[in-house]
Amino acid sequence: MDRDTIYSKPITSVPPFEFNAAVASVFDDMIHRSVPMYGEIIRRQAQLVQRCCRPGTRVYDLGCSTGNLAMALCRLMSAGSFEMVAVDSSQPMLDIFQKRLKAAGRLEDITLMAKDIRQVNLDRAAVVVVNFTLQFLPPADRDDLLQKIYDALAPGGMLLFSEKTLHADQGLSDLQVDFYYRFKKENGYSELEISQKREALENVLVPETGETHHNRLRRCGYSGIDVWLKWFNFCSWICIK
Ligand code: GEK
Repeated sequence: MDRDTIYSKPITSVPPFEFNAAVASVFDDMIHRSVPMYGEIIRRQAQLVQRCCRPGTRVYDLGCSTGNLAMALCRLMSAGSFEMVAVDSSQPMLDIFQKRLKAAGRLEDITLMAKDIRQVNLDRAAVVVVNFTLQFLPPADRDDLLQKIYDALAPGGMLLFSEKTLHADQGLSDLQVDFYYRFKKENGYSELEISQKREALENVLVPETGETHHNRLRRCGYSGIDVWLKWFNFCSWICIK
């Protein structure tokens, strides 16, 4: 996997962050070094999918990037035993995903879709996964997408959802951000890389509080909502319809 050095040199005017070919080529390294407990999230979600999906139903991964969840699922489940639709608006991400599936001989199990997740029709959904993707949508579009997912899920179906969050209390918010940057430094990112990436993500990644997410999930109608993993300002939920 190529090392993420995108923000390692000074950039005169940092452009807004994009999921372009340069980012896609280092994505795996970037996400493992930028999202606390990423490996654990993917591993457990694949196990949850395995537990919940039934013949004739589908798993959707909305904002699938280069397919880490799908690859974890392929390792757990035999060829032909599940159906997944993986959606991303970044073609460079999907190109890498497709190469990985081909190398693993698992092209048949997963349908890749180059599309905006707001435009996708969900059908026969047993599990929908939205990991660190809602945060890139305009806040005004978030209710509709989450409601569409709920409406599409079969009774007993599951939404697996993860986001970077914001704390309403300024002191706790500062503490969370401080520990997050500490985490990034421990993973080899320099002060310059951290500050240029932060600038690039300004108004591109728009986090919300845990309460805002929780209230939205409740309004959708889920009967069970649980935060199963939390690390300072990173949060993963399981929601059962
Ligand atoms: C993982 N879930 O490895 N429509 C479709 N895709 C989108 C949209 C949109 N409107 N907006 C952003 N994306 C993955 C990680 S990364 C998170 C998800 C991150 C896509 C975008 O192209 C990118 O691949 C992904 O959402 C977000 O668990 O990089 O912080």
